[in-house]
Amino acid sequence: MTAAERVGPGLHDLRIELPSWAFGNSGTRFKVFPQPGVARNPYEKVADAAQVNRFTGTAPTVALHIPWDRVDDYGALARHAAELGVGIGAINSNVFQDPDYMLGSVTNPSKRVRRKAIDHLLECVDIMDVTGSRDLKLWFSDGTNYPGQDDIATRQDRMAEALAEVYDRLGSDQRFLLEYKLFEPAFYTMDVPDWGTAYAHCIGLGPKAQVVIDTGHHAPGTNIEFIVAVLLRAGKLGGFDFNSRFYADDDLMVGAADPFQIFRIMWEVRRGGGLDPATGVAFMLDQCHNIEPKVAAQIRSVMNVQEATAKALLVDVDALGKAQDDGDVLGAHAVFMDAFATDVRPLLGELRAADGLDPDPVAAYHRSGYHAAVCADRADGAQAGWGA
Ligand code: RM4
Ligand code: MN
Repeated sequence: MTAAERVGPGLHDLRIELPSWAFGNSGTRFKVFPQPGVARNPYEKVADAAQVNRFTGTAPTVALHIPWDRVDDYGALARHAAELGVGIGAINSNVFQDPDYMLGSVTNPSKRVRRKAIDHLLECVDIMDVTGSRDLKLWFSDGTNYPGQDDIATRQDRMAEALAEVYDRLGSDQRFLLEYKLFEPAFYTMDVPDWGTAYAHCIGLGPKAQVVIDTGHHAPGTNIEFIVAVLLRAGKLGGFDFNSRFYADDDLMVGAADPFQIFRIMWEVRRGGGLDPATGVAFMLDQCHNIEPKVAAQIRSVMNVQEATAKALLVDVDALGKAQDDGDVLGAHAVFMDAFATDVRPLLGELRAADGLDPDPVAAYHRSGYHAAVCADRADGAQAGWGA
């Protein structure tokens, strides 16, 4: 079997979802640097996302974040996306920026605030009904900063109650993906700090409750691929928010900080059957391009995931299995590392050319003149941002 035959079918099935917020201005708490040509509204963000799909052929959906992407008519936004050859993907809820949420959203001590937060989550499901989205992504900034500030177990009860109400509202072809994060903005306890907590809430609810792994949301050194293997085995891996990090939740381009890690993750995905679209594992980016041009950075990120996936598909499973069964530690490791060490870029270029795409998507995007055109078109008005 040629390398192209081993890699081609799996790569063809790979779909990577783009985050609308990657196309707006973003930054750190020190400064948001505006960039020329940045989208001013959800329609323009979708248009930018469509460029990423145009040159990669692999990013057919864009996730929305509510209220950042609030529009009067979500049906019209979905039609706009369809006209550009893409669709609306996951709906991301946002219960972390309203002043009412200082002490939490669904785990807030105040019943009124909890109700308000749950109502927002239900509103997101209403939007999904209109956009045809399958997934609601739930990330909660809820937590505490000081020991004794609030009762840890009571907050878990409130979380469970809120999740149950949202779960019951989901349609038969809808799911929620519960995201965990170790710390930030809360520094003592987060209410969903790790995959175990997310998993415990999800198994209590049923198959429409799944865990999503944001690669930036772990303690340094955490073996994320182990989590992938365990969740896939349990049928509870709903998807990924891909990005990379050097320190905390850096939201840098996936595969930039540690290409080996994303390879190891994609290997476990492949090993667990998660590359089969039928398993429902969603491959999403959750990134912010604070200093680099946004559309090109998204294209590069998609390519980085493709490269890691191609390498994972190159692993010789028969040779690996034999070495593992024989207890051949170095032999098994060598099979694994051979795949990682392969330069798959020429192969990916060939596969793109066979699909009628430019072998070099970033260069093709630069040549297209899109960036200059939007810089001219979008000279007026306020640019979109993440409103932090
Ligand atoms: C959070 C989390 C969510 C994302 C927001 C912007 O840290 O990763 O997935 O929607 O950031
Ligand atoms: Mn995320």
